[in-house]
Amino acid sequence: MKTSGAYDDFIRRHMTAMNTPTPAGAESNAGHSGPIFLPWHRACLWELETMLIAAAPAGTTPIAGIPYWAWEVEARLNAGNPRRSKLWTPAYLGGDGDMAAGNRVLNGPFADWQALIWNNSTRSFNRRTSAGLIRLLGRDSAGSSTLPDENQIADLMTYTTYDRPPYNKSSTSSFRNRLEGWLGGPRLHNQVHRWVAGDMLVGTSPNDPVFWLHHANVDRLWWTWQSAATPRRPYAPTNASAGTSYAGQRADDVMTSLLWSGWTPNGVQDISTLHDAQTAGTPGYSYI
Ligand SMILES: [Cu+2]
Repeated sequence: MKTSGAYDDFIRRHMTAMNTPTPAGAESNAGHSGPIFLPWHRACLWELETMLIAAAPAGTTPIAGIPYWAWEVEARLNAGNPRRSKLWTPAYLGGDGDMAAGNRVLNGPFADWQALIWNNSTRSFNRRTSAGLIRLLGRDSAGSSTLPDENQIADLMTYTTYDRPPYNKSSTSSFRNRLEGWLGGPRLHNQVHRWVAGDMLVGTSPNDPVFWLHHANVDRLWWTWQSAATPRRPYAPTNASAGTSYAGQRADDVMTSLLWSGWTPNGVQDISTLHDAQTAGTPGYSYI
């Protein structure tokens, strides 16, 4: 998928979503800083997972699914030093960036990947001219030196309303805004991007495959929260409650900058029956 360009298209769509204020002129965009943040990334995860499974060469066992990285428990492992997790070894995601080599990741399965970079002046994508993703695990002075811990998760789960007006980075008493990490932040989702730093700090963050393990955990936390009540805790806003003011962020609005057309927040509420025009009738996924 890397060679064919199918993977890089996920990077492009992510950047494009960030560059698409939704609704027009708003601080929120087509995938972030508003209620759409969680459903948009859930649809992305499902698209990638479906493609990865389909891409398994004949005679090999396809992956069971995208694993999640439960970063909140790192504090209890490896003497509390998340840099020593086996995630950051050549057998898994490769290591931290090499300080003597511009913080490039020089080992592991992605050592030869050349990142796709967005040039904001020319409004175009460029291929980095040399191989190696950039990581500064907990070392970027402009990032975060720690990962979110379980206290942050416990706090998160006290937020019982999905989202509230103005449905952006300023929303208070909002589960989405607390999990995304703007409310009282940087917390949770944003904090993890800032801890990995380097290529994970910018709009082309899916360059680093840890992006998917991170977002699978964010998605799992959303599912845990949804499932904490019967019937499941709902998305907000509904189209009726928000009128036209929050077009593009409402429950029945079609999401943009995804691989498949027709996804809506309502269409991804239940991960066991996730559907869009392409996968209608197929089972979704679960967390174990
Ligand atoms: Cu994102």
